[in-house]
Amino acid sequence: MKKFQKPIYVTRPLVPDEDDLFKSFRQILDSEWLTNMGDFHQLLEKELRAYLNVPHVSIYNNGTIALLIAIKALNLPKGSEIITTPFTFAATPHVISWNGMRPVFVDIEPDTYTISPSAIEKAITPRTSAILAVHVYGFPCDVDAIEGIARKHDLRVIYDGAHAFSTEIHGKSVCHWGDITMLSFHATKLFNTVEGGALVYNNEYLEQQLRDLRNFGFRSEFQVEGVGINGKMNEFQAAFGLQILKKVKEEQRMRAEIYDLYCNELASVEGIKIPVFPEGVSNSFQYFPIMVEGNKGYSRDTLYNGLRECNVFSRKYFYPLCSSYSAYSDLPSSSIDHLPVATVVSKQALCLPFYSKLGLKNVGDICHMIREITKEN
Ligand code: T4K
Repeated sequence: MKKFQKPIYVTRPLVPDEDDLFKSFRQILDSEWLTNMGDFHQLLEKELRAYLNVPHVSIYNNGTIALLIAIKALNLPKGSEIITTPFTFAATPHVISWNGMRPVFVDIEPDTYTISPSAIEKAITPRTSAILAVHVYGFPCDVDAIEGIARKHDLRVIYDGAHAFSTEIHGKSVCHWGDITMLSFHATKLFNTVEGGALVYNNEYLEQQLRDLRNFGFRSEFQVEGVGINGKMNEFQAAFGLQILKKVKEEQRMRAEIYDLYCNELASVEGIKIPVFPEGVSNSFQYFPIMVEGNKGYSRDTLYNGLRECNVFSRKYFYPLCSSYSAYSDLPSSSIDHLPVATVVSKQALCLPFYSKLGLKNVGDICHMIREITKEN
């Protein structure tokens, strides 16, 4: 079978035009202001507010620190329980534990891979303080149902929107829902600042709290409020992000072509299901996930390994489930019986290479390889 000469990865980052980037780096060097909420930092927050059309955005040195700070800012009772999904990246449960709270895992929905509202409701106890839900692959959680549950039980809602930078529900950014939404700006994300992240929130009262937590608690030279951390994004990353922001729409347009080609080419491959964004929800263009159902004589791992032999490095996002990590496997909520859908989905999910520079020709070749591998087995 044909093999790519060079490795094809699951994604490649958007990078700025060199001249534009070096011009802003020169400006930073001349100013001798390298970090601590300088001009580029302020400008990126402003541009993101406009881009997402949301009232409040604060930026951080990575998405995990942003999420850590989001939980801290809500002043939840120490030792309380936060209901979350096991079908996510390690950062999601880890920030709960780092805040001295206990993650309670519940199952996911079979079509959107997001946390199941009915499972949330069943897991609520007097110790529950919040829900940390993840917009997996940019598929929005059932935000209305979650809002209803949170109101009924007086719980806070934090969304991990690491994959959902461009997800909209009926034309409105998904960040409008919940108390706080985290966005990741890691190099592997549609919009990136090399490393970075943001919190989007709708409530004015969080503004000061988040500002304090991001900068050690310093409110002024001699006043420290609360137990803050260093969560600041530096000027070089903010300048990088400002250049990338200009390119996101075009990247989305090109990813849309790749998306359509994958859908057309793979539609006839038996045993592969392509998840569909619900009516009224825009594609996040973050990943191209497929589900390998395992009922046609080959498994997800057959395909993963077969592609590797062709120099194509797809990724099993998310396998294994976070509930199986050694830090969490002893929790009662980690039992496999309690997470049947997530257990199956984590054995079926595969993210195929998805970024504009991949090009349509390579997508065609990858689909040909997939047809060959699935036929052989
Ligand atoms: N919540 C969720 C749901 C998340 O998915 C993530 C991060 C977070 C929270 C935390 O946000 P951050 O703190 O990261 O902002 C990658 C990313 O490192 C991670 O950000 C991301 N999720 C996760 C899903 O994917 P790995 O371990 O798969 O990364 P790595 O190094 O294997 O990169 C994947 C591929 O990307 C490589 O095979 C090649 C390509 N790549 C990667 C880098 C770093 C490049 O082409 N250039 C690069 O610079 O975690």
